[in-house]
Amino acid sequence: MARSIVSTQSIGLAAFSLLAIQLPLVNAVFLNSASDLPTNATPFDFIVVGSGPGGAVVASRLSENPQINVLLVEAGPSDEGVLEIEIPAFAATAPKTYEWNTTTVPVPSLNGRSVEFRRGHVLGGGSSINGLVYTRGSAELYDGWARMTGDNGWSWENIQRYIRKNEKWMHPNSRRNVSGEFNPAVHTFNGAVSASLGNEPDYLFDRLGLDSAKLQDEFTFNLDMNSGNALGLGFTQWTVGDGQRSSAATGYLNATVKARPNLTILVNTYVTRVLSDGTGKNIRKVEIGDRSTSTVDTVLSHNGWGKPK
Ligand SMILES: *[C@@H]1O[C@H](CO)[C@@H](O)[C@H](O)[C@H]1NC(C)=O
Ligand SMILES: *[C@@H]1O[C@H](CO)[C@@H](O)[C@H](O)[C@H]1NC(C)=O
Ligand SMILES: *[C@@H]1O[C@H](CO)[C@@H](O)[C@H](O)[C@H]1NC(C)=O
Ligand SMILES: CC(=O)N[C@H]1CO[C@H](CO)[C@@H](O)[C@@H]1O
Repeated sequence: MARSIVSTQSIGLAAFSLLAIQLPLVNAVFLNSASDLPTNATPFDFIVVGSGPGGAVVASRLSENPQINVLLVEAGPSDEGVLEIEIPAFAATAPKTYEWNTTTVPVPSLNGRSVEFRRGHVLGGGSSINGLVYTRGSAELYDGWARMTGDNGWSWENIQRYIRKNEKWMHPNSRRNVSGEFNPAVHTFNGAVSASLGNEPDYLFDRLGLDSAKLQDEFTFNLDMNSGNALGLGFTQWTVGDGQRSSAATGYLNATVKARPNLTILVNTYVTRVLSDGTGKNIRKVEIGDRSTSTVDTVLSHNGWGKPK
């Protein structure tokens, strides 16, 4: 949630080209390697670098317009058919292949240790490998961002329409009685990313926690941790629907979206550089290649393939 769409991993690059020759694109363009890119492809209107919660959403929303031709480039592989990604209980066992293997600098408050800093290297980015806890953040956090940026669009109140638009609240994939365990008034049921309470009903552990919540005032029972008030004891909500992980990839790059002829998804491909058009103002090309090669395989440009300026 915290990474904004202008982060380095998800820059939407405009490459406007009104004179583009419209060559037909094949249906459902999902490419596993940069070498599969057709050399005579239509120039792209937008190139989105990185397919995490920022890039996947931008590419998905832009390609809703059939007039806009979008390329989404992801360094890692596809998430599809990877059981450790799909099955929530397997989350901790996902192979490191799907991560960037980054660690932090030594952290003074951790006694100087450097710790793992997990980042997804797979379609869907971090949302394909994270621990699936559905946390919106607190109202205070968003209001803090609004104050810091001077942009009231970030306020808790104003961000609600996007939070709601994103969410598809579902009943757990079990007969758990969820009444009194979340607040339906703060959830919506038609968005892209599924969220639900866990399948397991009424753990003894939960009961003990909730009983202790009644005995003291500091951490009281919180009906819904995603209501803007994240303090207290309440039931964990998960980005899980129908027993499966719901991610930026499953939510925003589902089969229907992948079938759009004007969206090309290219995985296993590193963007090595973004290039200015020389004016210092516009970025209209990206270099792509294999991370293991220092030379550049291909140059993407609004002028077409293989025609670097
Ligand atoms: C991370 O390390 C694993 C092996 O531990 C490797 O297979 C994987 O390719 C690495 N990921 C990246 C992005 O380098
Ligand atoms: C579900 O739980 C609520 C609140 O605890 C209770 O009032 C209701 O009877 C339960 N429903 C069923 C079908 O058990
Ligand atoms: C896939 O996502 C699109 C766009 O968010 C949505 O309109 C469509 O209903 C989804 N399809 C399925 C099968 O969920
Ligand atoms: C620019 C481009 O390739 N647009 C295509 C997007 O997909 C629609 C069909 O959904 C095609 O008709 C467009 O040609």
